[in-house]
Amino acid sequence: PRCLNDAVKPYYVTTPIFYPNSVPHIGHLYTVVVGDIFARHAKLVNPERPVYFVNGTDEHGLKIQKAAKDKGLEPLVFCDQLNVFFRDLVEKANANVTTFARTSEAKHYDSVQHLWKKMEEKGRIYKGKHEGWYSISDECFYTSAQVTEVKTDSDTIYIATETGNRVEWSEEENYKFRLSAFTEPLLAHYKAHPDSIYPPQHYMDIVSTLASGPLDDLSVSRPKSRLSWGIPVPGDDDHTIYVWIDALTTYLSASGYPWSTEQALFDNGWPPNLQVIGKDILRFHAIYFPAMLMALDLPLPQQLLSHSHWTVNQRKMSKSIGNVVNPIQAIDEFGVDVVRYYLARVGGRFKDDIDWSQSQVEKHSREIMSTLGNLYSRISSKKIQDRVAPSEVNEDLYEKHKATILAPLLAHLETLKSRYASNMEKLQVADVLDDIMATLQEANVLMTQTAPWSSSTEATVVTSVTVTIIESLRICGILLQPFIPGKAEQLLNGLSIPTNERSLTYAEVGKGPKIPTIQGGIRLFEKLKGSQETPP
Ligand code: ME8
Repeated sequence: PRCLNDAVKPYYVTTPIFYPNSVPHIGHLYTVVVGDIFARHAKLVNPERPVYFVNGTDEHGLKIQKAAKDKGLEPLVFCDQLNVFFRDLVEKANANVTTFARTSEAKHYDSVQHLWKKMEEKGRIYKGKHEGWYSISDECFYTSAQVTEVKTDSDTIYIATETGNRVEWSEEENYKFRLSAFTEPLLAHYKAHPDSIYPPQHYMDIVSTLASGPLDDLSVSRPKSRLSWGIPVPGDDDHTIYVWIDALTTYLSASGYPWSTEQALFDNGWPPNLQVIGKDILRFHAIYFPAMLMALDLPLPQQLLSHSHWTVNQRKMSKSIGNVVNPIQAIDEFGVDVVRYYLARVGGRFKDDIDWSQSQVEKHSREIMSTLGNLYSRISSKKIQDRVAPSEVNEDLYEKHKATILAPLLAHLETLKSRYASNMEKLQVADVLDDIMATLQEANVLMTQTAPWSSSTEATVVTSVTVTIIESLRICGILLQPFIPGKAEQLLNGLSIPTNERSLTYAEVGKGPKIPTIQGGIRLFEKLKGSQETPP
């Protein structure tokens, strides 16, 4: 059997599990697409390596309990209804999710109770009085310092300063988790792993939080009289486990926790290689979850990618505010790959919030059409293909062309794979796409400069140019698979690339067919309604 120290363990990537309190929006699609890019990238690097990609719905807690009540439904019935929209999103996004987890599942219930009992056995949980401001919308407590008083005409209300959501005062007997004990171990962990949170700003925020003194212990249960929709505390039915403890445990339960052996832990891919989250839930993933794992002596996730938010008129797109863009509508209008491309190219820097704009999607749609779609249709046109005689490549002349007309394109192409690999390693998704697009643009320039369709272009030049452009399409097609899987497949099929020659290994000049064949008449992108097609 494989042991923990040798072979590469399965690749495990997670996204948050979403609250099904309303239908999904672009922000959810974005997170799923980012997760899928890395899941597909892992397969591209090593097609033999198992890849686990977990997504799902976070169904317990006050927020859902309240949303269901408002609709006059039982919470589970309510979740069953909304759940469908999240599953549908994953499917429409063409995301290779391997487990769609629901916290209302029996398997998850057992995992959470097991985890609780283990923490209790290890003396990490105690009963105590808790007072603080609770936000149902954020599902967490705030201290008085984190709350702002707001006077309205008729009333005085309190809101969480960070999120602007309503809070209410509560004093209760709760179970508490000794989070304070993990302040130092967490700090030491982060100091030893500077790449464990990306982008670096978020890493620094977490380190400075930890360095500023011991964390408060965390309230991890609510009285059942307040919260009935959740998993009961083992041995104490009067208390319900706090929804975030429940939700975070999904990453474990979806990976088979509790494992019977160390080998089973490894085979299931634990720990996650990458956890994709929005910056709104950084603290839960960078502090609470690793502390829980430390309390259980389990290995910690390797990397957190904490991305920025999509906004509408500079306000965070949010189910609670209702200022949302419907992702299904966007997919139906532009096609899934164009939307994926836009989200990754514009959202692939992860640092700054981005305002969703229809005209920007259109602009990017035109960009990929004119750069990739047009290149394909031009090079596969009958006019050019009739003039190409790849079997008659004149080696001497080809060498000469490589050093002259082909040189700028080859310069991009020869190092593209290594730049791709290093940018992906650094989670620099936008840079990967910039680079691939720049290469394809260079190929378009070569095409325009040498005009291989024209009878005045020398036949040997036509052949050299065509062979090199097809090579560019092949390599870019391989590298685009994680981003636009549908179009990349269509492209590679059009180039007759065997399916077992589409991994990263083949993304190198000369690793393709000696004599390329390209099918004509393939239209990679439908033109947008009302837009002009760029003439060949
Ligand atoms: O927080 N821009 O669920 P949630 C970008 N159930 N991403 C966004 C976004 C936006 N405007 N809005 C939401 C929860 N997201 C918990 C998570 S995990 C154990 C439990 C994405 O439905 C982003 O990934 O509020 C964010 O972190 C997540 O959806 C929050 O989804």
